[in-house]
Amino acid sequence: MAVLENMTSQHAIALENRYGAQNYHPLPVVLTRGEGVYVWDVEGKRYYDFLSAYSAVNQGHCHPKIISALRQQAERLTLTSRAFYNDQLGMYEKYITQYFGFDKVLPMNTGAEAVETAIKLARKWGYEKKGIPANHAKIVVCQNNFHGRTVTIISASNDPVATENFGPFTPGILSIRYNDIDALRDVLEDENIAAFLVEPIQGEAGVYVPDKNYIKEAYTLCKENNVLFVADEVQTGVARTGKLLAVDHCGIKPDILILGKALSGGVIPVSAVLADNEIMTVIRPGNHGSTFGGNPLACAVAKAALKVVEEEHLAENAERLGELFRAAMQDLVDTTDLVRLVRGKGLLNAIVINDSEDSSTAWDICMKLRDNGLLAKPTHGNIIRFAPPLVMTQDQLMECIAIIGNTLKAFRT
Ligand code: IF1
Repeated sequence: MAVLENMTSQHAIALENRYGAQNYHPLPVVLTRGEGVYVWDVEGKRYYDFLSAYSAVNQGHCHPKIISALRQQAERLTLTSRAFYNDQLGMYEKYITQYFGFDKVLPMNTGAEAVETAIKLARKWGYEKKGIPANHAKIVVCQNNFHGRTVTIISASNDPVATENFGPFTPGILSIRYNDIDALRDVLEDENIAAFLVEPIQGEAGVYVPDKNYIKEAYTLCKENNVLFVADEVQTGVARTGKLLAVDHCGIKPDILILGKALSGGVIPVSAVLADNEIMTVIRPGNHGSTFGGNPLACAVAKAALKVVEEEHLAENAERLGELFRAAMQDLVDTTDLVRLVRGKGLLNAIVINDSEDSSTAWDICMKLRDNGLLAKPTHGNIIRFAPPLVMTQDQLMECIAIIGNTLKAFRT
């Protein structure tokens, strides 16, 4: 396996420390290649990827069909801007709207851009369709959310690390307790609420799966109060939780659906906002856009990525393997003192380590997992998120369960 000339892990890390903004604290492993569920470091060591780039690589690293679509389109036409039409966008828009069951799509690039787009769309709908007085529209979000890193989005955050010294913040955002239907009922008494923006499962907060009926009840309250239900499925969407969308477990169709990450299989940034005509038609030429939004390359890649999800039955695989994984983790809860609980849906799972949030135990465990050939990273303090690519086989999962089990049983604080 050829490794980059003279590139050792130590050298790569030193370069990032010297020349890169220190906006992350990565696990000390330097990756040079990915294929399916595996990644390799520059020294040639192979790992199971149990993070999937935060659920962007659901289809597995460098999926051949997605890379082929990328290559073919890249050699033909990558970007036209929306100043002109191109032969990929309309076909993609037809494909993705029928795939998810909406009238229209507004194509963007990153998840945060799609969330910003959804906020603008919901506000505009609030003024032009609901009749909210100018500049009085409010968006309801949940505490401990993660929707991205822009100033408006962190205006909705209660995470001091994500918000400190980035003010002043965008007004018109109200935050309520997640999974608390009474809190939502109370806040919806305000007639100027345009939308409720929510993650069907809170990923970054530590894979918090709400009570079984929460999302459905929240959706019903929104309908009763003429408030848009906006699902941020950037992390939970595209088969990750065992259904195409996490809201599919709850039997509702969101008014606005936000997608990103695995929409492209982690190949290039592709995000999307989907809605029906009653909402999307408030957007008219000049209201919104982006240089790369809907570019031909993104359209070709996203179509291929979504086809892989369907052809390879990734949602069903995630559902089945997720059950096996959580059962195995529950066994560790029952047989070791180190794991307090396991939670998740499909192949979006997390274990809570039996130590304080400010301890380094979860990090230290992830370092041992790395030594044993599996890459994962704590989300908050004592929570380790486990999210392998959805193309994983049962045999591969069983091997990963053994690595995790052996690592935890041998771990000494
Ligand atoms: C980081 C977290 C995960 C997301 C949801 C929108 C976005 C994300 C539900 C924005 C992005 C990424 C961002 C990345 C780490 C990762 C993350 F830890 F930040 F919260 F996955 F849980 N909605 N999540 O999860 O999408 O603009 O990044 O394309 O910023 O550290 P993006």
